Parts: sequence; structure tokens; C-alpha cells
Amino acid sequence: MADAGMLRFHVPEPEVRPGGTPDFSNVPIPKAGSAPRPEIDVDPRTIRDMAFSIIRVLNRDGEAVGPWAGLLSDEELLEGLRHMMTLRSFDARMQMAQRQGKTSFYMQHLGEEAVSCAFRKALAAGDMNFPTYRQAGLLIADGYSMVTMMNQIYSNEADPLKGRQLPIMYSSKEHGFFSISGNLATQYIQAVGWAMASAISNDSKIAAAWIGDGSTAESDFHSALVFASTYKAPVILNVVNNQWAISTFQGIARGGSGTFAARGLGFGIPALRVDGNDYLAVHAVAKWAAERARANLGPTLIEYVTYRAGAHSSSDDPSAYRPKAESDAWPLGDPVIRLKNHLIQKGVWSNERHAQAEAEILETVIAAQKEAESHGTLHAGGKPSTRDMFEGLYAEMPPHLRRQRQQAGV
Ligand SMILES: Cc1ncc(C[n+]2csc(CCOP(=O)(O)OP(=O)(O)O)c2C)c(N)n1
Ligand SMILES: [Mg+2]
Repeated sequence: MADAGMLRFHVPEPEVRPGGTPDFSNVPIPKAGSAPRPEIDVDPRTIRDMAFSIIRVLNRDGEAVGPWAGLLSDEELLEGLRHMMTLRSFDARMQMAQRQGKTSFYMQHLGEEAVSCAFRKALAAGDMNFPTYRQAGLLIADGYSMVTMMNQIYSNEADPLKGRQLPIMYSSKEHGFFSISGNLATQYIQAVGWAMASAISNDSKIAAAWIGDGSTAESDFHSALVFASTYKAPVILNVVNNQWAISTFQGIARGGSGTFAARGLGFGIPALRVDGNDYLAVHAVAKWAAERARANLGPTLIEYVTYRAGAHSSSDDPSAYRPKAESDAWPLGDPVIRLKNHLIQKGVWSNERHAQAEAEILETVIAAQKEAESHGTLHAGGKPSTRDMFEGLYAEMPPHLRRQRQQAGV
């Protein structure tokens, strides 16, 4: 009774700290195939519980089960596997290049490859993603040149962005990949605005917004949901819940709502939670949301439940804030291994072919790296010209910049 009336400040705590035993017993994992597949014009109020469950297709035996299965052919699945393996190989090489001083910075996708690789295959040409830094799979799965990506990472003479962007902040209008902004959550308002413009001009293109669990705490996320809800914008609202925002666990940004998907409910937006390490489930759910958007049924919010197995970036050391073996304990497994096992189970893949594909992919990535490095790296070889710094922004250059350009002699 001594402290009756005394207020206590509440700070959510992660289950475990470094040195402790990883514990995901608080993450309930529904059986694969158990989630229903509603019609796309479902009344959002009747599927509220889907914001608290997890849609899964691949079961523990590698079989694809339930109403969300069966959308992709064997060829498409084999291609998807190759995309994820390529992204993983690309990441490993570029992470190494950062350690060798060839670039100042890199960010990996380890463990999250299914999210962006499978999502891309649910969109059509001309649709526009507003990605964060952890969706390079959108480019890989759309056939964007790895050499061009590496040129950007190296800020070399062939960098299409001419050294003006942080490494990994790609941009490609042709591949539906809006220029990445380091200011997180801005992607949400931009995507919703772009989608509204598409509807206003009676176009057929839809937008996809991307955000991480931590960044949903930004007000841009909430403002975007208001506009998307009110104007039924043709947009897919993606939340990648990889459990961590640098060193902050997801419980901080999630607050008391139980899940990130539940954020959609207050706005009357259908909200689905999906196994983010299940290529088939990600693709099926994204396809459902894309069909809704294209049929003028408005936005869908999707929470991808996944785990950031790597460090946040090349500047981060996760051993300072989470147990080392935590990623091994993650109950949804590894997206590459799960799709590989599914294809082996179907009889269209084998361990030998997988090992061979791994070697071939590595060779392709190394060849791309050699070509990119012939155009320069951070401290060696060709660089964008100083003149580039002054160009590409103003239709008519202001006098003070013209003077500076003259002073620089370019
Ligand atoms: C508006 C804004 N605030 C803070 C940062 C610094 N920052 C960069 S990444 C990051 C963590 C983001 O975590 P999350 O949204 O979960 O994405 P993840 O890195 O896990 O993919 C922060 C805080 C930023 N870039 N932009
Ligand atoms: Mg995160």
C-alpha cells in the first residue's frame, strides 16, 4: 500500500537479452493451410481475426497446403528460389566488399529474401513500389542488372545515381522501384499519394508502400492510413516485421495492439498477417491484395512475420542486444531452405542441383562484381564527375550554383 497512487512508468522489455536462451514461445504459429482465403470483396469487419493469425502455405514436411496454395507453377517456384539464392549471394559478396573498403556501407536481407522476391511476382509492369533499404529482391526478381546495383553501391563512374545517394539506395522507374529515401516512413505517404493520383487519372497501375516494424511508430505511417482508408487508394500497405529496429525489439513500436496488422483495423482496412519466410504464402497474399486494389476495393495492410537474421547494417553488431543463437531459434525457419525442401518434395529439385545452382549463382555474382569494379570502387578507379553534382536538379540553375560551378572549373 506504500506506493498507492504512485505512478509507474512502463517500458516494454524483450524476452531475452544477450547471454540468455532465445525464446519465441510467445509467438503462436498456426498450422499451415489453416487460414481461410476470403473473397477479395470481403467485408473487413468479418476477417478481423486474420490480423492476429498467420497465413501459412508450406508445412513442416515441405508440402503446400490449404486455400492459399496452388497459384504458382513449378517453373515459377524454381525461378523464385533462384531469385532468393541470388539475393543471398549478392548480399554476401557486397557485405564482404564493404569489409574490404570498396564501399562505405551495406545492408543485408538475410532471412527476409522471400518477402521482396515473392511480392514482386504479384505485381504487374508499371506498378510502383516505394521501398525501404531491405527490398532489393524487388529488383533482383524483376531482372534488374546486378552490375548496375553494384555500380550504385560503389558510387563509381557508372553509378546511375552519380554518387548522390547512400550505397544500396537504388532507383529505377522502369522496374517500379521508387528512389529510396533514408527518411523512413515517408515511403507510406508517397505510395498512397501515388496510388490516389493513379485513381484520379483513371489509370490501371497500383502502388505498394513498404515499412519496417520500428518505423510504423512514425506519424507518416498513420497519416498514410487515413488517406488510404478515406479515398480507398489502390495501394498495398506492407509492414515487414523482422522483430528488430536496429537494437530496439518490435514490442516498442507495436505498443499494446498485439500485432502490426491490427493497425489497419481502426481504419477499416483489411489486414492480413502472413508467414514472411514462406515464398508461396507471401506471393498468394500479395496477389490477393493486388487484385483488391485493381478492382477498386481499396487498400490492404499486410504484416510479414519474419526475422532479421543478419545485422541491421554493416555498421551494426547485434551481439550487443540479442542472444547470438536467436536467429536459429526463429520458429518460421529459413525462406530459401523451406522453398528448396518444397521443390525437392515435389520431385523437381534435389540437393545436388541446389549445390550446383549455388555455385553457378556465385559465379554470376562474382562476374558482375568484376565488371562493376572495372568502373571503380569507393577509393579506386572511376568516379562520377564533379560536374554531375550540379546537374539533374534544376531546370534552370540558380545563379549561385552557376557561380560555384565556374569556380570549380567544371
Ligand atoms: C525518420 C527516421 N528516423 C530514424 C531513422 C534512423 N534509422 C535507420 S534504420 C532504423 C530502424 C528501422 O527499423 P525497422 O523500421 O524495423 O526496419 P528494419 O531495419 O528492421 O528493416 C532507424 C531508427 C531514419 N532513417 N529515419
Ligand atoms: Mg524491423
